Amino acid sequence: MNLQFPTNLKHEQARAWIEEMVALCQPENVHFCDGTPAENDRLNQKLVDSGTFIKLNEELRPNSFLCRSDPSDVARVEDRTFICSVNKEDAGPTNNWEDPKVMHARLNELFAGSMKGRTMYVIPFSMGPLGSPIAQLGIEITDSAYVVVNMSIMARTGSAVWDVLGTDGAYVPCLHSIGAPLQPGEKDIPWPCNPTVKYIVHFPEERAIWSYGSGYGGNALLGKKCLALRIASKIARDEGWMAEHMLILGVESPAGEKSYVAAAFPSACGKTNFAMLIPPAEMSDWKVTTIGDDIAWLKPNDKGELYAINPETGFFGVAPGTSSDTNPNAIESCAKNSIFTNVALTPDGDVWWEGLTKEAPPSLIDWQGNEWTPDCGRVAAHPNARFTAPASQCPVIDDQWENPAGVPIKAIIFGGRRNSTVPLVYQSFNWIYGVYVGATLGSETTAAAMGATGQVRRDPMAMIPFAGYHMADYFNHWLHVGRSIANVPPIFSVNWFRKDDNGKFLWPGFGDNMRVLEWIVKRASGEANAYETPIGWMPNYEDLTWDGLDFSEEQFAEVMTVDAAKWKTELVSHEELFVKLYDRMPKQLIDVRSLLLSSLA
Ligand code: SAT
Ligand code: MN
Repeated sequence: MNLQFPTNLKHEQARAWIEEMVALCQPENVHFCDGTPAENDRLNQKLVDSGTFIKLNEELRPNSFLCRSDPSDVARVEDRTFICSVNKEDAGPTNNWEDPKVMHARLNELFAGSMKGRTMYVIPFSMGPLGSPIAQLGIEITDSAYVVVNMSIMARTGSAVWDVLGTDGAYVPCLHSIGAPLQPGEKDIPWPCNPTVKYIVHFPEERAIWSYGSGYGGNALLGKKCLALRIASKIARDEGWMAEHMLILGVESPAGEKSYVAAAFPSACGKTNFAMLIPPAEMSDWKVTTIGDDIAWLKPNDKGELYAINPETGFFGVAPGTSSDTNPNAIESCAKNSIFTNVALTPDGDVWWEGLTKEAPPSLIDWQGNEWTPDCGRVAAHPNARFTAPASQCPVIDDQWENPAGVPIKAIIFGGRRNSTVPLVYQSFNWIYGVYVGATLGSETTAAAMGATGQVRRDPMAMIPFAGYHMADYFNHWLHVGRSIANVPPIFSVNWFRKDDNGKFLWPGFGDNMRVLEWIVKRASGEANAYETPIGWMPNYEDLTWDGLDFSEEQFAEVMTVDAAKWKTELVSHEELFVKLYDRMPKQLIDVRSLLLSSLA
C-alpha cells in the first residue's frame, strides 16, 4: 500500500513502524487522523450510518451519540491484561505475565490480517498539554472509529502532535485491533469485537502496547489506563516521578488561598463525585475546582515540590448513580458533545440510567436495544455504562487545568470503602507512614465490583490493576520519591463509608466531605489543630466546620473511633499482601506495621 503520510510527520522511525503495522494488519485503507472537528463529524456520521451510533436528540443532547457494545465487551478485562517484562519477577505477583518473545509471536499471529476489510486509523496523541515537560506522546493505530472519536475527547489528538514529535521525539506505540476482520462482501455489525480472544498487553521495557479483541474503554482507548498508568508508571519510576490513579482537585479558601490535592480511591468510592465536590450551602465561600477525575502525573520540580498534571482531556465516567443530586457538575459535563455507551434510550431520543432521576421513565430502550419498562425486572443501563465527556465542559474545571507546568500538590489522600475500623479522617505521621496507608488501602467489594459483597479487597494506592511493574518495587519507588524531594506533601486517609451496627452510614458524604477537606488543606498549611492517636493525627470535633449540618459530638466520636482490637485484626490482615510481595517488600513498611502494632498494644 502506498501510504500518504502527513507532511509534518517527519519521524522516520514512526513512519517505519506505521508501515510495518500496515503490512502486518493488512487494512483496506489507512487514515491519518488530523483531529479537526470536520474529521470528527465525518466519523460520527460514519458510525451513525453503520448502526454503531444512534444520534441523540439535537435539542436535548446536542452533538451526542449513544452506542451499545456487545454484551461480552462491557468492561476492562483484568484477567486478559498482561505486563510482559523481560523478567517475570519484574511484573510481580499481582500482574499477569508472559515471556515477551512468546507474547510477541502470539500477537503477531493474531494481528496478521486482523484489519482486513477495515480502515486503519492512525491517531497521534499527547497525554498532557502539548509540549509540557510532564507530557508523553503516543501513536495509537486502531481499526475502530469508535476509538478515534472517544480518543479525541479523552486526549489531545491530531496533527499538531506530529510537530511536537519532530524527527526523533519519544512516543509510545499503541496498536489496537478489535480482532474482527471483514471478508469481502461481509456486512459489518454495530459492535464488532473478538468474542473469544482478548489480549491487553504491555511491554514495559519496550514501552509498547498491543491490544486485541476488545473495543471497550480502557481496553481500547490506549492513552488511558494502558499508557497513562501502566506504561507511564514504569517510565516514571525510571525517571523519578509518579504516575498515579488519582483525581486532582483545587480548594480555594474564603481568604482566596488556593490548594491542590491529589486523591486515590479504588473503584465504587465516588471518585468523580469527590473530584467535582460542591460544598454545602453554609460553606459556599469555599470553592472546589477540578483538574482531573482519574489520573495524575506528579513530578518534582527543581525546588523539590511535587507538581501534577491531569494527562487526560475528558471524563470516562460511570453513568449509573450519577445525577443532579449526586454530581451536577458531571451531569453538566455530559450535556453535549458526549458519547454514551451502554445507557438506555428515552422515547424522545435522550439518555437514561439508573439513578439519573428518582423515578424511571415509563418506557425505554435498554442498553441491549430491547423494550424496557420499570417493572420488567432488568436494569435499563449496564452497571458499567459510561459517558465520555470533554473536561472543558465541566462547570468547575480549574483555570490551571491545562497549565503545562502542572499545579503544586499540597496534600495526598487515600480513601476506601470501609464499613468499620477506618475512621472518617486521619493524617499519617510522615511520608513513610503515609506510604504504608496507601500500600494497605482496602475497599469493600460492591455488587458492581468482582467478588463477594462486603469483603475487603486490598488495592494499594488503587493501583492493583494499573501498576506496570512489581507492586513492591512500586512501594519502594514511593519511598524513594519521599527521600529525594525536599517538600513531601502530607498524606491523609479518609473513609466516607463507615456504618453503625445497624448498617446505617455514619457520615452523610457528598458535599459534606468539604468539612473534612477543609481540615485537610488547613492541616497541610499548618493552620488546623489535631491530636495524636496510635494511627495518626486526628481532628477534634471543634476543628471541623459544622454550620448547616446537625452532627453531634457523639456522632463524630463514633465515625472517628479507633478500636484497638479491630485495628490489630486490620494490621494482621495487611500481612496477607505483604507476604505475597515478600521478596521485594521494603523493610520500612514492615517496620511501620510493627510500630503500629506496638502503639496499639
Ligand atoms: O474502562 S476504563 O479502564 O477506562 C475505566 C475503568 O474501568 O476504570
Ligand atoms: Mn480509574
